[in-house]
Amino acid sequence: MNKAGRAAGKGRYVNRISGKWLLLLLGLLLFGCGTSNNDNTSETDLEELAKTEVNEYEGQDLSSLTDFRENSIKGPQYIDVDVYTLTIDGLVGKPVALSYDEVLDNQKYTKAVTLHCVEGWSVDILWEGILLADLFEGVDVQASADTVIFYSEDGYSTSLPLQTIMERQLMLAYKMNGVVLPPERGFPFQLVAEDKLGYKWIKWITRIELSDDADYKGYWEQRGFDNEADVGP
Ligand SMILES: Nc1nc2c(c(=O)[nH]1)N[C@H]1C(S)=C(S)[C@@H](COP(=O)(O)O)O[C@H]1N2
Ligand SMILES: [Mo]
Repeated sequence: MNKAGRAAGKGRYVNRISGKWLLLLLGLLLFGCGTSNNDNTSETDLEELAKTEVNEYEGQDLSSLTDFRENSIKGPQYIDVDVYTLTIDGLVGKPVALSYDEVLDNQKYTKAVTLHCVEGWSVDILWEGILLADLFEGVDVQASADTVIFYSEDGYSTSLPLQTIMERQLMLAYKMNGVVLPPERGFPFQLVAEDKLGYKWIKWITRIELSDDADYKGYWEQRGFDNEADVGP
């Protein structure tokens, strides 16, 4: 090999090395984006999503998922479903931390229920979800538990009597109007607190605690909102 050939060969070698580094860098970049920017962890085009939603159920007109007024205490939460767990603990014999799929591995229920916000607006939505009663079956709820406290990714919390949850067969929704809840609407789970005001409809639920503190006051309840939160007649 002549001088020029050696030089050219060396050049190719250098190019190959930097090419490898470039690929590694690209890979790292893609991996980085992939973990923080998948379907559930980036902003949703709600207008686009609304084109796929159900508009009517058993003859009843439904509101749209775009009809909510976003007024959450810290704005939408973007939860990575790959690392998400729903903890159920407190006064239970067998506390659990369930993955998204494990929560969904229960009987599904569908029901049209209206959410009324204290600010005076409301939405009629077709919810699809699973019964809290079914989740509680697996954790061995202790007899002293009379209150269920829900906690969320954004630091929000609220509570309901255990009896209300069981009697009214309240559910955790994972779909609204036939589409999976977008992050802006509470992905992965929102409590369908039927007949209760909007501030009981906690979104982005991460933990459910069985408790005997019937006087527990959640985020808005601490700030003067009624703990019963019954929707007026
Ligand atoms: N985690 C969490 N859940 C929440 C809230 C919140 O700020 N954080 N706001 C509540 C209120 S006041 C209402 S009316 C309903 C619907 O709120 P949205 O229109 O902002 O979705 O979500 C409820 N759930
Ligand atoms: Mo609200």
